[in-house]
Parts: sequence; C-alpha cells; structure tokens
Amino acid sequence: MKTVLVLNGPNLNLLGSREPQVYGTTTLAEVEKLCASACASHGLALDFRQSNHEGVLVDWIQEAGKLLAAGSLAGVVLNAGALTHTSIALHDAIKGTGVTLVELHISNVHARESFRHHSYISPAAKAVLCGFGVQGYALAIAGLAGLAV
Ligand code: CA2
Repeated sequence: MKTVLVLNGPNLNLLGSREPQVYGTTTLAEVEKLCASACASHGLALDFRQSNHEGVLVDWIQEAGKLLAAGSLAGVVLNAGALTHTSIALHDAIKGTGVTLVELHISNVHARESFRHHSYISPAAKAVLCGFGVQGYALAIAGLAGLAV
C-alpha cells in the first residue's frame, strides 16, 4: 500500500480556533480524520503532520523522497501556510526530491492580499488547489490517487 504524506506548515495547528470566516471551524485533528477517510477510500495509507518550522518541513519532504525511491509514496499534499510565499528552501526540497506534490490552500489565496498571490511552491508542484475549504485536502488526495494508478 502506498502512502500519502500530508504536510501542514506554520499556524495550521490553530485551525478552527481563529479566523473562522477565512478558514472555517474545522480543527486540524478533524482534517486528519477527513484525510484518513479519503485515503482509506482510495486504498492508500496516510501520514499526517504539522510543523511551525521551515527546516522540519524540508526534512519531511526529503523523507518523502526516500519513500519515493523505495516505491512506497503515492505523493505529498502540502499546505505550507505562509511559507508558501517566502520559502525557496521548500521549493528546492520539492525539486530536489522529485516528489509528486499537490500545493493546497484552504482559502482562495488569489482573492486575498496581494502578498498571498505569489507562491514559491507552485513552480515545483504537480498541481495547485485552493479555495475549497478543508474539503480541498480530500480532493488533493483523490487527485494523487488518480495519478498513482
Ligand atoms: O489558505 C491557506 O490554507 C493558507 O495556506 C493558510 C496560511 C496563509 O498564510 C496562506 O496564505 C494561505 C495561514 C495558516 C494559518 O492558519 C490559521 C488558521 C486559523 C487561525 C489562524 C491561523
């Protein structure tokens, strides 16, 4: 069984507790359950993580690269949070490992402040999904399942 790695960046541990008008009221623990159910329905295993630290996310993408080399990675779903708009290190990690990665945002970043319109992740990603709320995580997993067959 192949694994989907779902990675969440800075402040996403606060999901459901603040800014509900932007991010909704679902908590990250509930998002993990939603992802587990999506993975189960596609015959995939889930590895779900969150970190507030850029280097930790880089380490995890490198870990995904090792799973890819071992033939056991379906792909990565990455909500890099605000690091989306700043991190060349994450861009380099994705490019360097060659993992199939979906860039995911809960909100429609293009309908928000202009500093959210640029992403360092997008040029290295297979696909980009934003604006579907937390349901976007399930859609991203379905997309990876379709690519993995
Ligand atoms: O829409 C998204 O998923 C974002 O990746 C969320 C990031 C933001 O910086 C990106 O531009 C778009 C922010 C994550 C912080 O999440 C919070 C959730 C609840 C309360 C406070 C922060």
